[in-house]
Amino acid sequence: MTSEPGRSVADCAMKCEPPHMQYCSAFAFVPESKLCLLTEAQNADFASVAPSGLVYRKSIDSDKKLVVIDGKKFQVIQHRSKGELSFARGWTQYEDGFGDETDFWIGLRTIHELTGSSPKLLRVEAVTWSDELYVSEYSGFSVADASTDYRMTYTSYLSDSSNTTGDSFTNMKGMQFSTMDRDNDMSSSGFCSNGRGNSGWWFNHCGNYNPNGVYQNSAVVHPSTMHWGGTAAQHSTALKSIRMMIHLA
Ligand SMILES: [Ca+2]
Repeated sequence: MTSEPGRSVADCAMKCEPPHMQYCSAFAFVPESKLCLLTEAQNADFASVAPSGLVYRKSIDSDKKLVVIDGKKFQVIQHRSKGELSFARGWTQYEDGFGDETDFWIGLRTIHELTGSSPKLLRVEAVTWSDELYVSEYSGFSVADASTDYRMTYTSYLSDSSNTTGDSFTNMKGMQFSTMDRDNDMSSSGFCSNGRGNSGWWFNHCGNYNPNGVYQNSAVVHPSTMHWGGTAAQHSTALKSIRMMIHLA
């Protein structure tokens, strides 16, 4: 295990990646001492060295869609970390899923299978271009089946385990999914997907959340960008990376 100075969880996460560290499999950020602890060991125990550390373990399966955070296993359902993969896709692709092993949308059908009959905790991690990590957690996240156009709901925003400001995700509660070729949003005169980079999302009218928007290489402010409400003063500020995941009970 190695340790080095670090500013934040996001900072440590970047140190736990090539080329900085080739085979990093887990890390902990220790807030009091501003340290990143990094290890190649798959099942490293940080308890003795970082009892208060926030521990992250990297993917535990080959396609990088399962991760363990603070001992909880999560299924990643969406991830954006680089700009090459376009998320401007039609209904069928949002239903089926698309992408590669790092950047992907797992698909509405799979999200429904995971959450339709047993609502789960949704965790969203957004990293800004200032390398700040914002976490939003929601209990009771559930996506209904195709006959409802994958209507989404959840129970509540968990402020104790979140650090986004001014959460307004409630705006999306009860919405059907919309894509560039299927308008289910609440704007009678407009079409949210078209104004938001042709992304797919549970748009209302239209709302401050567009994680499937256009990937930019800096903190551009525009409704079309990949953004998440409560991570910046101007809500449509482009993020550096984002991932959405579901806690597997
Ligand atoms: Ca509309």
